Amino acid sequence: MTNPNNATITTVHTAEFTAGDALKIPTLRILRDDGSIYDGATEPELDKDTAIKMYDTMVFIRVLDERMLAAQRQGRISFYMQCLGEEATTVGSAAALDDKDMIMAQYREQGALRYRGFTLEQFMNQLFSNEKDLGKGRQMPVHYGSKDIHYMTISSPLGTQIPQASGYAYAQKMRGLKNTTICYFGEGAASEGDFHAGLNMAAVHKAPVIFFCRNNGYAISTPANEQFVGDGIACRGVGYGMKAIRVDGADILAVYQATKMARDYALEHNEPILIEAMAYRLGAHSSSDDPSGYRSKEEEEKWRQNDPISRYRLWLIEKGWLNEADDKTTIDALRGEILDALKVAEKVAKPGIEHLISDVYKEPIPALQQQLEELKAHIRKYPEAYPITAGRLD
Ligand SMILES: Cc1ncc(C[n+]2csc(CCOP(=O)(O)OP(=O)(O)O)c2C)c(N)n1
Repeated sequence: MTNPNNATITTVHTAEFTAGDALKIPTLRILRDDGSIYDGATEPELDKDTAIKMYDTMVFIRVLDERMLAAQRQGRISFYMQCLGEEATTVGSAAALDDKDMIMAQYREQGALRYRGFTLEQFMNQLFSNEKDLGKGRQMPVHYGSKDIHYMTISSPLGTQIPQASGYAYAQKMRGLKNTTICYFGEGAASEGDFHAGLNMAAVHKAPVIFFCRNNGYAISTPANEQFVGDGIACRGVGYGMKAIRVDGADILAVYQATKMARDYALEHNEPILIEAMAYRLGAHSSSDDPSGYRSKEEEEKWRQNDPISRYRLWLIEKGWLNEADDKTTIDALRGEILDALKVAEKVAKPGIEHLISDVYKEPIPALQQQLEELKAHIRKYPEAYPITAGRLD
């Protein structure tokens, strides 16, 4: 007998269920908390420049997150999302890619964005929705995007990037490109229908996409054990007939190694791969959330000991690639640079109101133009309600 894919099947003659948790996927760890390598593990091949670039990127986004959360609390920006504790997931994976591989992210992947070369000024312009923002101020803060560095603009609805990534990778294959697409999402987004549609589509059509799940334990206030039963997200990839791997998300060497292997495999075989990185969202979900309402300080403290940056820092010092004193100077200098860039970006004017309808069609259609004129008339009538825009209408 064969199964629908013509593979020979095993038969049994006594009825027995296969248990829902029959697939127990192990977790790859290379780097110990003290910066040494686990017995039996092999360090990935990393040259010094790449290793230091990875470290600098992690430190950059940690300092940026601290500063911008404070800016939100001061009322200077409306909203912010940190990636505290998850820096290794996105930086380690982005470092394993080619610069032209497409990135389709969720919203907590500033590490991948920075690794690709998104500048401090570009971060600031987006966060302040000013007229230099690449998205022309039309998105909420942290909904970054950049055509130049192959980073698709973030969408707020969860999971929409997953089938889009399958389609994008399929097109890369059809065009004969030797590039892949990486698609990031959280374990919460893996509950969306789009997750299942996207994975199945990629598996059936053999799209070279890397699905990268950051399993950080919470979807806003919902802990992972209230989101699903069974062995997490990695085994779902196996269910859709693709290869999967689970890694320690605080171990940047493991994340790098797994993503490098996934990329090579996806391109060589034209197949999707699923990576599940086990991490913890140490900060709040966003600046609008207060985690003290749904989890304990003790739980957070336990995970704070699992800091991906300090673990990697110890490895770099051990290798003689990083020196503790220089490191401290760099972090202090970075704080100053970020504050200076913030002060510049917040003074830049907001984009003109006409950009509400630009970039949708080549030329705005009459219905959109009419709506814009109606909006302008409304603002002229109630100028006190629109202090930023009212004085700037044509
Ligand atoms: C379709 C949809 N449903 C609900 C939301 C509200 N929402 C925004 S983020 C989020 C939790 C996502 O959790 P997860 O995917 O695990 O990512 P994390 O924030 O933990 O990184 C929810 C429910 C949304 N944006 N879109």
